[in-house]
Amino acid sequence: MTDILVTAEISGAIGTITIRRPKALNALNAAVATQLLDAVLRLSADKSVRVIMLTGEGDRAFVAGADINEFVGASPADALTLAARIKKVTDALIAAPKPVVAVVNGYALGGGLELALACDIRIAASTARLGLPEIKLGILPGGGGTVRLTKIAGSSVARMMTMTGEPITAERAYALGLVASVHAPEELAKAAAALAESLAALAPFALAQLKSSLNIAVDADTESALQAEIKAFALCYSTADQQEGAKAFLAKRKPIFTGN
Ligand code: CO8
Repeated sequence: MTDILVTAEISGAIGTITIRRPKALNALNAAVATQLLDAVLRLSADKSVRVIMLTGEGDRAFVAGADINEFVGASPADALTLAARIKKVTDALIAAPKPVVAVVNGYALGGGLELALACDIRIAASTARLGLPEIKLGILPGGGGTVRLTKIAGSSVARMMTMTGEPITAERAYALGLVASVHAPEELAKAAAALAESLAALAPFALAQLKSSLNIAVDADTESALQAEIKAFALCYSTADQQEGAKAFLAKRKPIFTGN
């Protein structure tokens, strides 16, 4: 029987993916990557799930990187296979038509930070450490780290973090805009649940269009991104939730978004 290394639990409109290899600080081996991709695709396609939370089991690590055991004796072709496997996961996180929140409960290193960088929002425990230490292993980030860290935190921060390989504290990551909020470790789950609830209460079609526009804004030229945003904005007016949002505001009541 295959070991269960990744779980996907649904509670109401919230899907939670947990990477469960705590003895190896949730390091990403081939089996984890395969199960993670499956979980992301499943929750992504499930219309009842309005927000995805991604975290690691235990209080030590989110994910401490790719499994270094798989690097020993690996060839460039093997490395391409490893990187392609992780790219499928990060592509799926970005393409998921709903918010994905990384709940960084400890070390987020290498491929672990790269997973978090592919999420829409990152929140962290004050004890978390975030870094791209690949250079210390004689390699460099291969899961999108140089690209996404540069886009999220700027070239100077990306160069500092990837060239020194030194992890930074959650507070520093907050100051650099890498994480949205920092919480005492015992408060992290509560903060994550509150964020998930608030996101799950929003209109799902508008959120999907918003995420798509934000994704385009990262990659496209300004005019194309502006056109994409206008199209997405207009599309929302085909939904009942758009009417509900406006009517609820005017009636001074909380909107009830049904996803229609
Ligand atoms: N791979 C494999 N095993 C790991 C990893 C890892 N990345 N990280 C930790 N472990 C294991 C340790 O070997 C140890 O196992 P054991 O108990 O059997 O000896 C266990 O987890 C606990 O770890 P430590 O005893 O080392 O715990 P410490 O508290 O002393 O240290 C650290 C914690 C600082 C997090 C330390 O474990 C560490 O430095 N880990 C490695 C971090 C790292 O270099 N990550 C980057 C890996 S490279 C990468 O991610 C490239 C991504 C490329 C793209 C994607 C391709 C797949």
